[in-house]
Amino acid sequence: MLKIYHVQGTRSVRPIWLCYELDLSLQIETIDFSQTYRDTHQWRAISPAGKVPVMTDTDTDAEVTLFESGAMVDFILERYANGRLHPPRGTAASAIHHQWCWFSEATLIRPLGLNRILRTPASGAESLAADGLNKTHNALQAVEQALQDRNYLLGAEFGAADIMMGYSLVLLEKFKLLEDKYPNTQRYLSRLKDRENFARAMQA
Ligand SMILES: N[C@@H](CCC(=O)N[C@@H](CS)C(=O)NCC(=O)O)C(=O)O
Repeated sequence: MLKIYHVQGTRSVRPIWLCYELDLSLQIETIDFSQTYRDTHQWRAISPAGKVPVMTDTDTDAEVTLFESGAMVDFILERYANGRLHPPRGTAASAIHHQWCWFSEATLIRPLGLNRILRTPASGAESLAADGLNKTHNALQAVEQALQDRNYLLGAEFGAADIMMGYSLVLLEKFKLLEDKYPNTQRYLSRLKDRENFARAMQA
């Protein structure tokens, strides 16, 4: 059974809309969007960066909790869509499908958050910087937590998710955001940097 922790009008619309299009049964739980609730241990236990949405699947052979809307869409498509609403994997059309999915979140709407902060009264560059820093540290806590019992994001084996994460961490390190904090993340980044192909890619 799919369950989506929802706040009206937020990114939880994505997985909910997809479930509706695929006619999947779904449980929706509306949560309190206040910062106070999102900072509770209870919420951080399922949403380590304190954000919305979260989706769980309690199906016994695919039990999973996800806290990134694009990953929810991917999972629902892979597991429940039977080829509907996305092109076959490995095709050029599939590559374009993935590109638009990533672009929608990572490139198109990310700057919107900054715009909203700039428009609120009594805000400016300082509050913008503080908010950005705060959100980055919240997200880094999610990475730190994920790495507490494993060498790589998915477990013992290195994979493509570590390549995506590795580059982001290199940038965060460059801006000195990992200093004296996040021991698991720092060890992980060293492990990634030890890979010959990381050095090759950075020098390419
Ligand atoms: N990339 C994440 C972004 C999640 C996100 O930023 N959600 C917003 C609601 S749409 C949120 O929780 N904002 C509160 C905050 O950032 O503190 C996703 O697509 O799930």
